[in-house]
Amino acid sequence: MPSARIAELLCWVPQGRFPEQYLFVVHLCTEKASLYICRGFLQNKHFNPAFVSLQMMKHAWDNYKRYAWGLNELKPISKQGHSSNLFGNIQGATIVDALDTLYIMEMKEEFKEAKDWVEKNLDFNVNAEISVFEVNIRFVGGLLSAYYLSGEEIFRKKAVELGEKLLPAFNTPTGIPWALLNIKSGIGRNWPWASGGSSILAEFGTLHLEFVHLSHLSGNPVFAEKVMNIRKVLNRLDKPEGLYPNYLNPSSGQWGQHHVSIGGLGDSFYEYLLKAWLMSDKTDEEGKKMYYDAVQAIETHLIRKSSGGLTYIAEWKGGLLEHKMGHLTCFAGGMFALGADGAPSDKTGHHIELGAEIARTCHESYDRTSMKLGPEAFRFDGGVEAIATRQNEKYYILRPEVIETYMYMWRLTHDPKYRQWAWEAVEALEKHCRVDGGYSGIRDVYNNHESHDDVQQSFFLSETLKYLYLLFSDDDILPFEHWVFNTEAHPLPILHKEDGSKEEKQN
Ligand code: DMJ
Repeated sequence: MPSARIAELLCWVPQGRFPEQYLFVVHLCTEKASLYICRGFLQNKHFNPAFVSLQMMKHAWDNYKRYAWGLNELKPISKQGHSSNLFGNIQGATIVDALDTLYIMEMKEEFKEAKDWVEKNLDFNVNAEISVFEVNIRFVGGLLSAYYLSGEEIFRKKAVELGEKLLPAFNTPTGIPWALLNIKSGIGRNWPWASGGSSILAEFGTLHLEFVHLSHLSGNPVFAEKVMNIRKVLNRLDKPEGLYPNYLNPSSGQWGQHHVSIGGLGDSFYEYLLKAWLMSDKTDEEGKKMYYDAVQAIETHLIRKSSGGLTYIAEWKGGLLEHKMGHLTCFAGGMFALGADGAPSDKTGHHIELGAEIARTCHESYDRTSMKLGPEAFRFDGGVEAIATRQNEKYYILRPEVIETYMYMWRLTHDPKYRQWAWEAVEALEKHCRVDGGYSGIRDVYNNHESHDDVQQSFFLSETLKYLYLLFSDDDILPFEHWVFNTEAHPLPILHKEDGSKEEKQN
């Protein structure tokens, strides 16, 4: 175990060699003539990186409050609100997305003002066409976590109320929900750009955790029934090479284009199969089987190694590989490692190793830019490795996936390099994304000068900063034995066998 070796080495470094307030944190040791030669870094014992992420949260929150309070997101350069059509005219995305981060970081006053706002202003009786997926992961997920952490009834009530508003999305011939829904009229449709009017795998496949909890908390089985039916439809279909295409037509129940991705359009579907099994206290055998079968097909058909030795996950288009990996795909390192424990016994170490290799590749995608922040997508073709080659793939919008994978890898291996890599990201965020009015995305991470996109995404507060805080804190904050994180990093408790509601047990 690397942690045991490090503990030994820390004692072994002679006291007094460094000024007393410093600790030598070992990064890598090699054995030579029965001596360990170690590389590492000096860290001030009193310096607490978790506190730094808390200060970052404070800067992001205070500025949102100052310039965009009650609106969805903040424009940190123009210092005003930003609205995204993903939420229609539902308001307050940043507040709801940030609730649990404020709670976990013990920012009590801020949590209270957020709760008051939810009580008085969060209104779902609006004429709004919303993205079912985005509203589910950010609003339903955020409210559920806030409820489970604080026990405040208002969050449970609002989560169930919103869940009910989303139910008409499932009124399709197959029960595969629409991507977009008008929550007043109950009329749904799909994105006009999606192959042949299809619904999107990562969207309809990322409702499971929240909907199971909605049934648990409301006593109404309908939510769980809706998501179990999605499984049924998927299990009836033939899968090309065992892979799940990104597009599924909700009327015919047939696949659209045979495009497969573990990044955008596919990503969190796989994540939710694994987490559904974990959240069920490992009783959801169907979710488990679907996950490990899918990973097997992904390994065979999508995972490749570059000539420089970097493992990456390509995209699959009707049997042809596009050697491109998205920033979004980088979450998969954490997913593989989290799933290692349940993998067939001869595969446990392999899944952890796969997680570590994806983490390394994604770290390289950061390290090979001028700003040390990763691009939206990077390629392994035309003589490049882990580098964006197209101008429209060079942006960074404060996404969490790489830091998310570092967090899982740290918790599961305690290899200090993950904390070191995360710290590099903190330094880059502070240098390039922090502005007077909050944090902004960057248009080109290969440029030496920042061109800011002027958006502070709500997921920066719910995910990026929360994962940093957890990574630099002790493992007993939200331990994995009791919590799973939804895809927006909202923690949901594992439903232990003894506390399942009657309805769920019947299901
Ligand atoms: C988040 O909203 C979620 O993590 C989602 O699953 C995909 N991407 C964004 C952040 O990048």
